Amino acid sequence: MNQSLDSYNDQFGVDGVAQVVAGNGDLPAVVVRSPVAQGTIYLHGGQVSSWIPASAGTDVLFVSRQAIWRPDRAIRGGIPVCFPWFGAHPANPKAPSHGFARLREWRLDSIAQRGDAVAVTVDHSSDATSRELWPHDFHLRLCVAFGASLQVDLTVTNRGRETFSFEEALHSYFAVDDIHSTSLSGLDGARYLDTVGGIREMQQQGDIRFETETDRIYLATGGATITDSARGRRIVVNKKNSGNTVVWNPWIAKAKTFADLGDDEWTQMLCVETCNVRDGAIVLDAGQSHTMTVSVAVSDQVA
Ligand code: TA6
Repeated sequence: MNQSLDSYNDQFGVDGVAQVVAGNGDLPAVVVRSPVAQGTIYLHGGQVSSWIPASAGTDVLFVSRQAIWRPDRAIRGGIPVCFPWFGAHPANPKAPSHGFARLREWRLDSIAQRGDAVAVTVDHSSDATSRELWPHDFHLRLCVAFGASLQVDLTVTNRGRETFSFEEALHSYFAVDDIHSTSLSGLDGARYLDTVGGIREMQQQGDIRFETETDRIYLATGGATITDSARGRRIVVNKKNSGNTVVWNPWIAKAKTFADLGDDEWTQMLCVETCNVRDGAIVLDAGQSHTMTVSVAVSDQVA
């Protein structure tokens, strides 16, 4: 922990609204409690782990009960920030999956009221360790507004002298009551790369339903809506400056391969990830910035 809890709260705490606490694994976390929403973001990875709008009463995000809360491990659930590559590193098999941003301690920059929401901003910059894995200078800023809706803005700035390209994902884990009676709409007609058992290019027909391991990169997409029929809830995922959507559920066999995921928990989660990956990677000139945004709202399922 870079700073004591007391000094964090002296500097950033908002009485009755937002406090920095020692969260799971003693990792520092900002906990928001306002009349419209509750939420939590860990400085470890700049990772949102919870959002409970008052209208919903239950968490919209899924976190595994077997998640490992350690500075050297990624948290299984919430909204991991994948940067500067997605999935396996293209050339270095020893490099961490989904990049290193989710394994680093981010700096708390501010906590502020923004309309009905409480906005928490954290940031992270390149250093000697990150340059060993990725030889570029960058600055990441993540602004999370916990309100009746949830908005997350990820801004990447190129602080170097050369152009660089990067992949990024807000790898959101949404909580569902039962994946068997959950569907995803909004991607009808979109082409996608099915990455289960090799890469195949396909085209989506109608809504997505889940009957087996699903791991797909949708190309050129807009927003999408999760219909969780078992809970009678819809989760509407909108976005800006994101060309791709990754849809993931590990199903039975793959779920067993993760030490930090309960064998039966695959039924209660669905990842709908806001991304710029593969051909959608962002090319950023020196001094330039790019902001990708996801905004999430929940509503009761209308019969
Ligand atoms: O986003 C889908 C995916 O890339 C899957 O292939 C699966 O590996 C998942 O991410 C989780 O990756 P992680 O590195 O967090 O275990």
